[in-house]
Amino acid sequence: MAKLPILEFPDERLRTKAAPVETVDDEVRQLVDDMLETMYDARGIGLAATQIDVHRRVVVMDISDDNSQPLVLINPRYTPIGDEKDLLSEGCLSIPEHYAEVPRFLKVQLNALDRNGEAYELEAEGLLAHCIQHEYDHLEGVLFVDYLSPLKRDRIRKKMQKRHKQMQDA
Ligand code: GNR
Ligand code: NI
Repeated sequence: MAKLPILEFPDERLRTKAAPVETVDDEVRQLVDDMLETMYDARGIGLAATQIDVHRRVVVMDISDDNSQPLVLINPRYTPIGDEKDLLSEGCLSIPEHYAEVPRFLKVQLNALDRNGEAYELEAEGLLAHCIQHEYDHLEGVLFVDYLSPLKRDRIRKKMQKRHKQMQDA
């Protein structure tokens, strides 16, 4: 397994739309394993392939406290269940140290393939539902800052650019 570097906002590569996976083969399973290692190491609850500069529709998630519930989502799709919205403070491994409340559907039905290429579906609510919508957005090149006002987004962009400059100078 390998831990991979995570792209950070405002890197334009995060804006790439990911292509569907055609066959879930050993190469895709290797990608999934690398993504799980990267996500656990970074202490995130989700990671989209886009974030490691691989533009294929692959996501990993684990919202458990003890890394015991890995979820693999290949070519995920979701549909809202009802029209109730939910507001939750979100973070993103590509926008470290910034958090903001983002409105999402409270409940969604997820359809995806697992690491064996088998189709499955599940109903999600609350944090898991937020995470599914957040990761799906990554595959479309969308970030949570896109839901904020231009002023807030710009403030975050400037702080991230400062962080990257400091990291470069160090
Ligand atoms: O670690 C993460 N936490 C989180 C919290 C609320 C809603 C979504 C997330 S996903 C994020 C990891 C990440 O950046 N995934 O793309
Ligand atoms: Ni994210």
